[in-house]
Amino acid sequence: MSAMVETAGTFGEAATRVFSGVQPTGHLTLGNYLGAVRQWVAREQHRADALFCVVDLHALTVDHDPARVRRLSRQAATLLLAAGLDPARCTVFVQSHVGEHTRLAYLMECTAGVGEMRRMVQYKEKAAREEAAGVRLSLLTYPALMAADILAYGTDEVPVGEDQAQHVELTRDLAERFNRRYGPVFVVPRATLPQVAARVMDLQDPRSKMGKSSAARNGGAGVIHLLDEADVVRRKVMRAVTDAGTDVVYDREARPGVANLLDVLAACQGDADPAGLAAAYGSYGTLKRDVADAVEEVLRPVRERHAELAADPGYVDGVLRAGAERARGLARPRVDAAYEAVGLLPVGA
Ligand code: AQP
Repeated sequence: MSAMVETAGTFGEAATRVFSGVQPTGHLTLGNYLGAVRQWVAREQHRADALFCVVDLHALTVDHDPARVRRLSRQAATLLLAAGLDPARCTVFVQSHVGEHTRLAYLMECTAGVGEMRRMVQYKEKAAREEAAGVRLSLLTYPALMAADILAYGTDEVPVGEDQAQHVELTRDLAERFNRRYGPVFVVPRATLPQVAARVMDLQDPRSKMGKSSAARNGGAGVIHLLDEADVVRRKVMRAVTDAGTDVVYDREARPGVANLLDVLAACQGDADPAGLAAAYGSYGTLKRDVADAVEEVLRPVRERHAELAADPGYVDGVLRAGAERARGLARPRVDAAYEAVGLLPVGA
């Protein structure tokens, strides 16, 4: 049993399998880029059999505008390619194009308990926000769908930012529980976090995560979007909330605003040591100028490539079509095996 569970080889895969995704709940942020996408581009697609997904079904767990979700899904896919995901090296697709995700999500709901779903920090935070519009049942069960996203592919590693680590832990628990109850179907995955900037904070509220939806809540002054123009990036960085002191030191607890700027600078400079960078600065002003320059260096090529790709939607559609086809082929045998393991009658049996 353990040999089947521990290796992805059961279903014929050889390389390390990596899966991760991004929700089209808003415009992609610098947090998404530094916490997740840059690793996918620089590392994962070169070393692993990697799948990257626009997880559009997750965007339906909160109050949403259908036309906006559709637009943001295309934009997110285009941005992933613009950031450097190469369809010749990795699989890029849209979650709702591959029915295996929802097929398996039901089995995950049958494996998970209500209590563990309610304990998810993201559920508590978003449920509080959604109270006025009505909290959707899918917001509670969303981690079961996320577990399905990951487990369907025999995923070994899930490169995410810190905010998603709890959901990956839950996915591990569900995989182990399922395997124990019904036999060895799933690989038990693990989260991999970036060395620096695993949790980029809101520039106006450095004790809160920089999130896509915080833009809607506080005007977006603390959120840098990947498609922000250079002057907008500069303005947001220069107005970032810093701390009471004047000296530049790296202290995430006592000086979260400055620490966040140092994290962003360090990540933009290829994972430099943020505490070490602090020593080079005598004032917040010079630090902010360097952060604005560094962020713009990173974002300019993404913005320019996005403009080119957005002018050729047929190309992006083709990438997504081929990606979904490959993803379907990879997921189906394992999802079929899971259906059989829980006692469902195979088709045509
Ligand atoms: N601030 C962040 N710092 C580091 N990593 C981050 N990620 C998200 N925000 C940060 C990572 O980006 C990947 C995709 O994220 P997502 O689309 O699942 O989540 P989101 O951007 O946080 O979108 P939400 O949940 O719709 O927004 P909010 O929270 O504002 O309501 C993930 O790997 C994530 O860890």
